Amino acid sequence: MWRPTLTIFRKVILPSIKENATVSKVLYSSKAKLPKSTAKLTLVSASVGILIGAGYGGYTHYKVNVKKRNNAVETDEYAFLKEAPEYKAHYKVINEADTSNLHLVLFQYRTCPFCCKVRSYLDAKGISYEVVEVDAVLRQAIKWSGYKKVPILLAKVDGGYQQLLDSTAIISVLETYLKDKALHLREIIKYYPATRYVNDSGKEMTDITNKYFVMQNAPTDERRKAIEMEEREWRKWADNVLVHMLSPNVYRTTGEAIETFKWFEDVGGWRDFFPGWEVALMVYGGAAAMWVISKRLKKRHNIKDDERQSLYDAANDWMKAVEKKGTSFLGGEKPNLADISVFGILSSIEGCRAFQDLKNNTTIGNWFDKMKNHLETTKGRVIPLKN
Ligand SMILES: N[C@@H](CCC(=O)N[C@@H](CS)C(=O)NCC(=O)O)C(=O)O
Repeated sequence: MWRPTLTIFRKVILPSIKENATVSKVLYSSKAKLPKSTAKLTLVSASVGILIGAGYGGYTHYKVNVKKRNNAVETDEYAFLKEAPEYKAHYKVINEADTSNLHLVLFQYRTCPFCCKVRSYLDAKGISYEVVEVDAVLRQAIKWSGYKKVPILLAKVDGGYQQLLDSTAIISVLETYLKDKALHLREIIKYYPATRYVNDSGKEMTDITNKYFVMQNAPTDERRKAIEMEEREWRKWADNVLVHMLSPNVYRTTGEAIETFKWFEDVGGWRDFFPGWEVALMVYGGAAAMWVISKRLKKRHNIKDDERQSLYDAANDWMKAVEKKGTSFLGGEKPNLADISVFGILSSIEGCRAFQDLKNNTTIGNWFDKMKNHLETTKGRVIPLKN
């Protein structure tokens, strides 16, 4: 396993974190901690953009290019915009029963596992949001941001628009907010400072401190703490184990890689949004690039020669934990954040042959279908928008 020793070359503990000492409202989490120097390999793997990035400009997209933007008045990671950037939403999800008071725009790649994770969360919580499909080649739709990855969630707040990033951090920030809506998102993000560091390969990376922790207003009892810890551990597992299984499986052969990209094209509605040449480049360039890259990722993440077996093993580990509960979900009769994360990540390969094989060879399909049915009951209406 690739285990870099990190040089934390710049800790962007936001200026605001200093204020935390004096923040009058103390938030609790079972064990909020400062960032462990865990290098996260950019998940080249499941990213459409990355593949294109590889075809286009080598590995430049792997880097976290954090540049100053004129309208970013805070840190680049938590850019605060006085005015909304220009964007064209491709569809919106409207839930009349939404009481969150949130106004959100999700900038995404439709089949990016991290974006799927955020959508699953928003849908599970019945939140309304708009979606902007980012083109993986030019990434015009996120040019306004200094952060070069998706998902980016833009939240309308008092006096402007707050950028939120990193799927796991986005979920924890929103979950903290939903627990106490008196808190402002701008206040909550102070508990999730961004840290930049250079990994062993010399790449500049960004991570968000405390991203697996949901803050709350009161200390919790031991039983609750144990439940929260379990939820956190499985969320970490989803990010650090499960997600690495995807690329070696869905790009296993050149044929499967093309099939996968054709599904991305279909489900992402690429033909409706992007010019034909870009779609062709995304499909064939992407498939070729990812087939090559997936072999490297397979080695890096110690995936078995038979990559399907590694995927099945992961699914079996998860199902063992769920089945031990004796309930529909790890979270009980309602999914918790771990259920939502695992579901979101797996839904990103739902149309792939690997997913069908996974369903045929493990019991995860039962849980997955229950999750899907559950989200149908909580999710708002999808309204396509004409551009
Ligand atoms: N840790 C981040 C990872 C986000 C990520 O790696 N996103 C990929 C898409 S799946 C990306 O945008 N890569 C850069 C690119 O496509 O240029 C998260 O959880 O949100």
